[in-house]
Amino acid sequence: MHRLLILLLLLSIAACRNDSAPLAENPAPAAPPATPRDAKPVPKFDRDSAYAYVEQQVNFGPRVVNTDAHRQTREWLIEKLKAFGAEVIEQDFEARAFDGTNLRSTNIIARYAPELEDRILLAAHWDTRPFADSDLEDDPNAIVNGADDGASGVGVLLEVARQLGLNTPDIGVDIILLDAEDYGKPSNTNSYALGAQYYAKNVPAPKPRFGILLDMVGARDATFLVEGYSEQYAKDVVRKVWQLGDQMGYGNYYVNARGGTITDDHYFINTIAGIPTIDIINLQQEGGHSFPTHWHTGDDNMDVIDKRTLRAVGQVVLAVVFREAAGTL
Ligand code: AHN
Ligand code: ZN
Repeated sequence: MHRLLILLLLLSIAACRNDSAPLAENPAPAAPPATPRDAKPVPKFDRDSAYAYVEQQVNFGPRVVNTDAHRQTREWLIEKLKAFGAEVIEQDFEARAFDGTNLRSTNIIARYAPELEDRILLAAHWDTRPFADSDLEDDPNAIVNGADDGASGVGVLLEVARQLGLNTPDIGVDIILLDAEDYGKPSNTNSYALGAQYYAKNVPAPKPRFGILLDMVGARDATFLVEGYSEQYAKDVVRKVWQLGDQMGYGNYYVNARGGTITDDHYFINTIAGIPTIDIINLQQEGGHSFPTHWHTGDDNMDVIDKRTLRAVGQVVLAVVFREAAGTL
């Protein structure tokens, strides 16, 4: 019995050897195309750092265009991005709001490896809504702090920028902090995203090949359903990002179901600039209300922000950049 076991063991070792034996006699196999082994590793996204960047924006006060808080935040964002090693373009413009107000606005463009032709666009809006006009808000004087609606996407991108300053992918990245997104009136979708409309008509060359917009990416229990224009204009990007999110263990956020169609910044980047751009945006399946309940209410403050959500977004964005650079996305 003992001998039989030894014989079986020897046979199985021989079998294993058999598989690998011919390799030694053959010439070395050609190097595979771009393997993850050759690629630069994806840096670790620091969720505490991202959270602090969200909080610092909120501490300035609501970033409503033409206010002091808006001007102070503008200076702070530019200073941070420069400190993180980006080349910063201040894209100043004036836009007429639906109510006639002249909006003195700035898109802040942070460029990494500006000499590279092959580029990825990452965007979020940094202004906040001047009025809490959600149906779910009873208080007509409520103030929108925009912790989620605005600051979350910017906080994630600031941490991405910090990482890009420390680790250089072999691809260009343009981080665009868009202004005057949220001064619109619901009956006129073109009155929103004025910064994106300006950017889309004035894209600094070289033009990015594809883009990712982050909007309301910080709330606890956020779900990123597939937004309609993203699917229409950039379905390959949607598919890759949602698959990656799932592979990385964030499948509870990246839900593979169709959400609403939203006239957000990416709509104009798609239709005017022709850059296929997706929107990672918190769209809820439940309650018959597609946005989260704190949207455009006084409840959009730091209480709704969850570091785990910030990380689920930031870590996937970093993975997209470094994998795309390595040809493994
Ligand atoms: C419209 O309601 C037309 N667009 C919503 C885009 C938005 C507002 N995202 C955040 N706040
Ligand atoms: Zn909003």
